[in-house]
Amino acid sequence: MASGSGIKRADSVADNMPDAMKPSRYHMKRCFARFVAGGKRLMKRQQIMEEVEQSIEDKVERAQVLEGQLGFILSSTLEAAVVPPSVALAVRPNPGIWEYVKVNAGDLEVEGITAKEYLKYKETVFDENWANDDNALEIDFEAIDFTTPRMALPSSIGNGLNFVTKLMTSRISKDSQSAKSFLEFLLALNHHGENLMINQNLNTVSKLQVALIAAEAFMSAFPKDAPVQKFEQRIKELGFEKGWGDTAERVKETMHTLSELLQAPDPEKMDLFISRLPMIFNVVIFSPHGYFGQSDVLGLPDTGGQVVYILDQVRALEEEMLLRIKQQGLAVKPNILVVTRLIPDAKHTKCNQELEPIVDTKHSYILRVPFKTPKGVILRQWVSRFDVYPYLERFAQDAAAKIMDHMDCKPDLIIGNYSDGNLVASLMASKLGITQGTIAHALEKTKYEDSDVKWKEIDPKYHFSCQFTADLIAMNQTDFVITSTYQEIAGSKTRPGQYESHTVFTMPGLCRVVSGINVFEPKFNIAAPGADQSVYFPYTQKQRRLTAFHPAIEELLYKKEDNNEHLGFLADRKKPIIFSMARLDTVKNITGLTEWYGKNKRLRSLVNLVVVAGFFDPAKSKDREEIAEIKKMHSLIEKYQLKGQFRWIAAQTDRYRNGELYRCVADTKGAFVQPALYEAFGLTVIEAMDCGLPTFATNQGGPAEIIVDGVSGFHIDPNNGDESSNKIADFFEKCKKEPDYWNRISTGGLQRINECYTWKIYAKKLLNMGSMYGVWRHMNKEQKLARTRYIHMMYSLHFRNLAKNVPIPIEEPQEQVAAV
Ligand code: UDP
Ligand code: LCN
Repeated sequence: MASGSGIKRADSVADNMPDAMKPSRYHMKRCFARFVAGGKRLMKRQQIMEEVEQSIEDKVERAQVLEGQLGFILSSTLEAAVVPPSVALAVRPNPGIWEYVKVNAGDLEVEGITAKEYLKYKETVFDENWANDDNALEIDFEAIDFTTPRMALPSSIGNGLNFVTKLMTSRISKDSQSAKSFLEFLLALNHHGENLMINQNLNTVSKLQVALIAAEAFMSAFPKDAPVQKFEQRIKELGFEKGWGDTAERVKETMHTLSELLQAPDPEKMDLFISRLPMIFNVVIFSPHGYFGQSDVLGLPDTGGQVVYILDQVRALEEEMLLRIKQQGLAVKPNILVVTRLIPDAKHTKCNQELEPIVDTKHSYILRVPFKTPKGVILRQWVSRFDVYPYLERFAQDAAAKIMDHMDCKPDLIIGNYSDGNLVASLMASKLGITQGTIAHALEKTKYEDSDVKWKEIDPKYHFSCQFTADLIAMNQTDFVITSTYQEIAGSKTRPGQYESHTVFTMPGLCRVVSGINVFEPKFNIAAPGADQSVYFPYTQKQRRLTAFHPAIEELLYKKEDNNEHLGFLADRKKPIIFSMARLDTVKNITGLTEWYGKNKRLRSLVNLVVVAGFFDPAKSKDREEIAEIKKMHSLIEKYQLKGQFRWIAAQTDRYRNGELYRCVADTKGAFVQPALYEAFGLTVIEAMDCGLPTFATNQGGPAEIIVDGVSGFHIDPNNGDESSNKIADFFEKCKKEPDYWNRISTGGLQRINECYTWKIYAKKLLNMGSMYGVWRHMNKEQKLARTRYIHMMYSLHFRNLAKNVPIPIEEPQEQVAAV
């Protein structure tokens, strides 16, 4: 049973596997006997391959078994649920495509099974009663949405906008109902009640076509650059309102594009026409958790790239909106609101301020709304992102009221960030009927192995029962999903993507998700962020260097005495520095890098290590993971006697100084190392590359796609510390022998960034998505309604109960406000 693109594969695993095993029957019998000998268990790919190797002792025979179709099936098997005598395999022959088969270990009989049957085997390993409960809660989004077309090719994943454009074009050309619906959409366009584009005089496609020809003919008398004001009254008489353009040339071009589109639909014309529609003036971006501010917040727990990304995104978005509004010939001010939580006990930050203008913008603000407990009490303190679920429904209501107040109208587009922001965005967008986009930054599910089947063990700490449910709700409710890389959606050859891991999974005792999301849905898009190039620019641009920071950076790196900003010292200043900077989370693996360095004598002899991460005093942190990591750092410094070669710098909040810090590390001919166990995207990677610092980054997640190994930087394997630290040591040895090598990698990194990772490219794509999915949503109202009803049931019957289980801190004094 193939799941994924919805296409039944002709060469299914269930069909192929019996023949593939025939020549190796003896070995396979031994192999499957070995699998079941351990009793009920769940095996992962690496373990499966190790046991295959151990059961075929002879190397040559093993190679023969593994080289053909059977080898392909085994190496594509990412998981096996062993319930003797059966072994249920989850095979992933291609990104996004899964097949499930059951093999009888006794006679090697193979049978294709459904996702549900596979999950039941898996559940049997952990909770047999649940597996046998016929009425266990099952979530199946495919069952209520079988009409939305899916893409078929793994290579198309992430290119949803393109697919939707083609679908829409073909529908309009084939079906008069769709053409009518498209026209209705144009008729409904307005700004604060004032019609845009066309009015009711043009209420049929044929009237519109005739009027377009007349208007074009009329306008040919005007010079190209004649301002729209010169002829807008005349074209209004024909049925055309504002919004077509600012000059005669642009108005004519837009009209001609629509004429051509109505005559013979073509996706390129459709794309162009929709990108010109005046649809998006008011945008709301939700990012509730953490400390969301413009200064003094970076590096605090839960406060990292998401904040940087959103602020840079807003600046780029506003710029692009201003440009488009001008080109549309309108005198409208855009309005962007980033809505986050207000934290009364904001320490030294501005997170207790309700409204804050966003620096370097004219019309964008941060709006802060407090979290209230179910009893209506304002929550004064910061809480971890894992604990925010009880406050979100009330937050969504309060925020909606404040937003309407501020904007004086409904927003045109709502964008959520991370699980909490996406849930709030879903609640508001579905209630008000607004186009919605979601951004995950990082979905937690893939960060922790077996976080679904073992949810009960970790739920008290992470509340994944709430988070995964919120994620499913948001990714199904949203009109489009913005991702930073392909990996984020559909992973790599050997690792499922973050979204893909929500396709089929189970949380025994809670729910079985037989179809959570389909990565072949055309809602998925890749729009990679950039790094602010006014902050992160190459170390070689001497005239731009922020030399005022140099004395402070000199102290930060080399001052001998410890203080509360730095700890440890660098005895030999001539050595290059390997540098890392991240929040002190387990997954960032800063302690891992410290240990690799500690263990590798060769690397220690070649370079110094400097890390920026967290705090030194565990008593200063309220974050569970950070406390554990702080303690680990101290013990590693002792264990490997790192003083003299290692500097630990506390979290840094000034990004301008950080930019200069990367460049000062580049001056030492050093490198940046991003050793995360998993990194969704990795802004530090592009920041470092933008500064011309050769970068070694994890091969687990986004950086694997950002860097071309050996050309624009290097990949390292966080699960193989020895190999990674040796790869770094090899680089520095090679740089000694070939002085130009360092420059080659530095330049390669810069080139890669300029080609692929800039905010300008991002903002255009985002606005095009907002418009295109807005039209698509209108044309698919009925399907959207069915989905929304299903999601609403899931929210009110399931999510609400889960959120009630998350404890509310009882730190006093709290401020009393009206109860809900
Ligand atoms: N950062 C910082 N100070 C710190 C740690 C991180 O300014 O002490 C910044 C870093 O420059 C980057 C962001 O926080 O802009 C981290 O983003 P990334 O995508 O690397 O990781 P995240 O924290 O979002 O998981
Ligand atoms: C969150 C993460 O974990 C990073 O990988 C991203 O770079 C960051 O958000 C910005 O999207």
